[in-house]
Amino acid sequence: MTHSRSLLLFLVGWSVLWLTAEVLAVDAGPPGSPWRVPIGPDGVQRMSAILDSYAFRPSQVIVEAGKPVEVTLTSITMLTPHNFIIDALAVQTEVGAGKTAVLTFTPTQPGMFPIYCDKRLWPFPSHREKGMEGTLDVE
Ligand SMILES: [Cu+2]
Repeated sequence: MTHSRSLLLFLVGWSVLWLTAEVLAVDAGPPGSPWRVPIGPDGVQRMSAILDSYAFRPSQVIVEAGKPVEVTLTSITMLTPHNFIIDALAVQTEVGAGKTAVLTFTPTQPGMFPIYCDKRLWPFPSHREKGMEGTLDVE
């Protein structure tokens, strides 16, 4: 078998796996109750969230305005990358399958801000349309 043929088979196999993961993944269920992020002694609000197909857990979080929020995002998906986006706060981070990312932002204005993942594997609906969204409640 030639090298290029091996590569082609690998790519086809990977695509089939990815497609299967996209089709078979089930919704993680209804969102839980809002979670109030604790404020550390250093004034930082630290939270962890799981990214699954297709949900954030927790999906509803409450933070205080004017204090930094440190978010540790952990993906538990096998193949599919996800985004963690909060448009109003200019937050956009991609988390690869099985990876962890840490980001910090400071919300300055109270309000309810949507959190969502805009990934999409054509022709399927976007992850947000499949339920991968949440809310950041800034008080
Ligand atoms: Cu996603």
